[in-house]
Amino acid sequence: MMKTKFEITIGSRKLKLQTGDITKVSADAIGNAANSQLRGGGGVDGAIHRAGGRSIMRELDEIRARIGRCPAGDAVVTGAGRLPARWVLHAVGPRYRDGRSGEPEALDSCYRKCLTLADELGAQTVTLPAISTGVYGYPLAEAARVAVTATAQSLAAGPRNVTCVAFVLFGDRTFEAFTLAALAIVPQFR
Ligand code: AR6
Repeated sequence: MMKTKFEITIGSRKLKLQTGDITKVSADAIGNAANSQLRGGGGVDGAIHRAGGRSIMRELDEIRARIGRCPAGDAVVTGAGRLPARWVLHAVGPRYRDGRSGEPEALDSCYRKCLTLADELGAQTVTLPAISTGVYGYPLAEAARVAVTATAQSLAAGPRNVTCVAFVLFGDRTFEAFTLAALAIVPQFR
């Protein structure tokens, strides 16, 4: 049977990989793959708004009124409505063009920003999706490498509150790509 869980230990903290629907997994903070308009959409963004309810969009309306757009590489926080979480971290991933137009930097920044925000909020557990790998077309293996590296480095830097980050991934292909990326960085964090 396909293995659907994997974890690595980084100091006293854990980075986990699992398959599943992120809206069904409890965590203090849940990451979303949003867009710069913060108006919702398809994919994981659609699933989060559907499961969380309208309060999330109402909070995003207020944020939009204050800051306008949220650029790629950045993230904003709302409450989580009916999701099994306290906060949603709405990260805006880059649309993939050719890999040389700032996409790796923006994707790396998404994950670091999510973990910084989560830690500032006091979250201990965080779930994250594979940002930019759906509608935004980021090649899976490259996206996985960026995601896992940024997250592992953030955990290694010793956040005050965050003890566990779990990537909740839709489908075996994504899980396999993230597992390969995680195996590749294990030696660096021993
Ligand atoms: N749980 C976990 N992962 C999911 C779920 C779920 N419920 N649903 C989808 N995925 P995408 P992007 C995976 O397209 O590429 C939206 O319209 C999916 O299989 O959601 O960053 C936004 O509003 C893929 O691996 O996000 C933006 O306009 C990953 O989540 C745009 O899409 C990301 O796919 C953002 O595109």
